[in-house]
Parts: sequence; C-alpha cells; structure tokens
Amino acid sequence: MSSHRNVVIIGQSGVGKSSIINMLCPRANAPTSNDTFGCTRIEQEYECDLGQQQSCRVHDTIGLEEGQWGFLPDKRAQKRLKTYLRTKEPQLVVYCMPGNRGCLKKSHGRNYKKFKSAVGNNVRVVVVVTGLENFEGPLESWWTNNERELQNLGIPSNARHACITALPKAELEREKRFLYDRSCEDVKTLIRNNLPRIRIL
Ligand SMILES: Nc1nc2c(ncn2[C@@H]2O[C@H](COP(=O)(O)OP(=O)(O)OP(=O)(O)O)[C@@H](O)[C@H]2O)c(=O)[nH]1
Ligand SMILES: [Mg+2]
Repeated sequence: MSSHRNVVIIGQSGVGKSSIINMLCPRANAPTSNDTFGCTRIEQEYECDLGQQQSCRVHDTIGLEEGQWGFLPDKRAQKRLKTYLRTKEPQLVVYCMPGNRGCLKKSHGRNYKKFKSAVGNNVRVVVVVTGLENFEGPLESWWTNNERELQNLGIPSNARHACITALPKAELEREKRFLYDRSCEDVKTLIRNNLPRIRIL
C-alpha cells in the first residue's frame, strides 16, 4: 500500500470537514466544534484506509467564511488554503457543503468555483454534502432533488458526489446510526473512484 496519494478536504467553517476526517480515520481524533468561531486552526494530515487495499492521506483544513469573529478572516483563509493546495499538490480535492434545509448559499457555489479553478483541470474536485441525517428517503436522492439549485450555484449536476451525515454515531438517533457507516463507505467509495491510481514501477 502506498500513502503518497493526497486528498484535501475543503469547505466552509462548520460544514463537517473534521467530522469527515474522524469518520474516515477513526484514530484521527480531529477536534470538531459547533462554535461559530472556526474550530480547526491548523492543517493536519492523517492516513486513511480506503478499503479494497487502498489508502491515501487525507488533509483537514481551516474553514472558509468564518464570519467576522472567525479565527481567520475569509480573505486570509482563502489565501492560506490556496497556498496549502499548491504546496501539497493533492490528487483529489473534496469540497464539502451543507445540505440541510435552507443552508445552501451563493457562497457555496462561489467557493466551489474558486477552488476548482485554483487547482486546475488536472485535479478532480468532488463534492460531499453533509447534514442529511434528517433527510427523508435515500440520502443520494438529495442531489437529484436539488439539481436545479446546485446548477444555479454553478455546481454541475454531473459533479461526482456523496450525500451523507457526518454527525458522530453517538449523536444520531438510534434508528439512524446505520447512516453513519453508510456515509463512511460512500465517502471512501467516492475517494477510491476518483483518486488516480498510482503506478507501481
Ligand atoms: N447535523 C449535523 N451536524 C454535523 C454534521 N457533520 C458535522 N456536524 C457537526 O457540526 C459541527 C462542526 O463540525 P466540524 O467537523 O468541526 O466542522 P469543520 O468543517 O471541521 O469546521 P472548521 O474546523 O471550523 O472549519 C460539529 O458540532 C459536528 O458534530 C452532519 O452531517 N450533520
Ligand atoms: Mg475542522
């Protein structure tokens, strides 16, 4: 197994990036918080077992758009993330955004487009929609239900994606806990399917 494939998780503050990291890498113990004040203050990387004998390194990053009280004002957070992406040269970027009712905002589309163009055409950007534990029906249908809104935001409906909840199991109602394992598997599958294979010489 090689750990030279880098996957960087990006998105606005509080969208659940560190929670996804903890889901993918149970030993990561990445700090999470629902403060309005951004939680992750330094980028951090963790080894992730993707299953099917594959692995990668996932990178937790500082949230964008934390608001005026945030730890890093948005302009600086954007700049820092761009520099981070340039330095780490990831093979895949995972863009997270919230899918709870009323949460989709123009800024989600704006950041998606901004960072998609920042990494260029050679790096695939996939989307993970979080916050769906109360969605009625299969979580995947969130995407088709919201296709038009996504398109209005500039997120193409054919973007590779996963619709999940990243709320820790203990915080999910008992009958919804299976969603956690399913979400974990869906994100791993999304990463495996979109991460270029390394050539073994
Ligand atoms: N309801 C719900 N809450 C979630 C979900 N994912 C994460 N959370 C909660 O949202 C809060 C923020 O999650 P974090 O993982 O810290 O978010 P983050 O994107 O890392 O935030 P920053 O580090 O500030 O950029 C925590 O209280 C999480 O438990 C989800 O899918 N649904
Ligand atoms: Mg975080």
